[in-house]
Amino acid sequence: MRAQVAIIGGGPSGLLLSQILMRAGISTVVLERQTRDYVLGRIRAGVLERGAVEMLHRAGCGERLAREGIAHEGCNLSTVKGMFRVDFQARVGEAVTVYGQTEVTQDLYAAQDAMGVVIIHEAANVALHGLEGSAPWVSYEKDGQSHRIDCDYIAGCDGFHGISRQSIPADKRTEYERVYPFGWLGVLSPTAPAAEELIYANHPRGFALASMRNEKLSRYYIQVPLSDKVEDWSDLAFWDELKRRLPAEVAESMETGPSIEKSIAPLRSFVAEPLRWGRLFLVGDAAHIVPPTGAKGLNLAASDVHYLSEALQGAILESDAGALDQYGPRALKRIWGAMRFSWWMTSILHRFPGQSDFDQKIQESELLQLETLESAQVTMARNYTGLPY
Ligand code: RFL
Ligand code: PHB
Repeated sequence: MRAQVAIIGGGPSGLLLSQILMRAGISTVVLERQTRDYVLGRIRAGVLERGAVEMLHRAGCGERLAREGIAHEGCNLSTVKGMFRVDFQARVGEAVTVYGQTEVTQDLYAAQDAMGVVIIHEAANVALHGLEGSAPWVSYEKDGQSHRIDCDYIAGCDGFHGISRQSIPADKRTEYERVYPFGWLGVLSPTAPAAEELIYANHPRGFALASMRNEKLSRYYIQVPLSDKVEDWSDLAFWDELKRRLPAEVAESMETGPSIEKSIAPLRSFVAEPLRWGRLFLVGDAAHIVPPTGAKGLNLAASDVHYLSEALQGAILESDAGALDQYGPRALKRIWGAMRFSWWMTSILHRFPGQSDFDQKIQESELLQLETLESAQVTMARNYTGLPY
């Protein structure tokens, strides 16, 4: 098989890149290790920046998003001293859209199916070859048979645990990393959201987040030690702990019910550089991970796709090979912006093991500035709603 661009990974990065390139007349093939049901079963991001929303519209898959996405013009932060709101609209004239990653992925699959794109699921032992030459190729196995795809370029959209990043020689790669000493226990529940907007809570017992997917589906998270297992947390224990960490007036009136998904995710900041190795380009979680506190992961994947799709169109449609050199520097500037913001949000909202009284006072001071200084709110709102592309 031959395609101009071979895309490794059928998550949001890979599908969106494929969708944009195909619409530009560039042929793609997507290789995904899992089944489609598995990919669609993952409950992850819930907040989209305007840049990501506009990309989905431009890619011809924004119809349901326009109907079902919920605009949020602010969010709440809570401390033991009370709750305050940061008004994104008033501070920077922007909003975010609440729409689940599962829905984004479903819409992208539907659009790709309509265009007849080849998406190969359950592709095993994917390996990349000839990256430093002009004729790269990809090998994989499916149903016990070996296959080969010849291509001009390869996009590594295979997430943090994929093989693309590992295909860049270790001595040519620099990895920047911070691992946080806690995780997030997340619960999806068919209940009405606790509040109209998200609540990020700093609490002595640990961080909590009240989020949502729609008016009948809530998403909640609490900070837990990395040693905790999902089985340790009954639904009852989860609701009890969540309510202790949210403002009392919210906890008292919130609806609880069965959980339909429960999982623990570790928190990490990670960037691998460079993003380009010969004919291979790293995109999304394959190149970087942010802690979910700033809601940036999926949005960064979208901006990477934006920069790479422009570079590939320049190279393939306009014979501008120099466009490819622009991808890494353009994407990394925005990646490091989101790294800083999600590290900062994580730092001010979580309880760190061994947190000293001094650390505690600094957190309180950060939150007080955010509550009382318009300039601090402008910076927060600018970053939360998305740095410019
Ligand atoms: P994905 O989604 O991991 O997809 C990669 C795909 O590649 C496949 N794959 C392979 N395929 C072929 N061969 C191989 N060897 C392969 N290895 C892997 C995988 O099966 C998978 O299908 O990466 P992508 O596309 O870059 O998308 C990134 C986003 O998924 C991620 O950044 C977000 O989910 C992060 N995130 C959030 N982002 C936001 O913008 N806003 C949020 O509110 C938000 N909340 C979250 C999050 C991530 C979370 N977790 C669980 C990590 C909340 C959580 C709890
Ligand atoms: C979510 O709804 O899953 C969500 C929202 C905001 C975040 C992280 C996750 O910062």
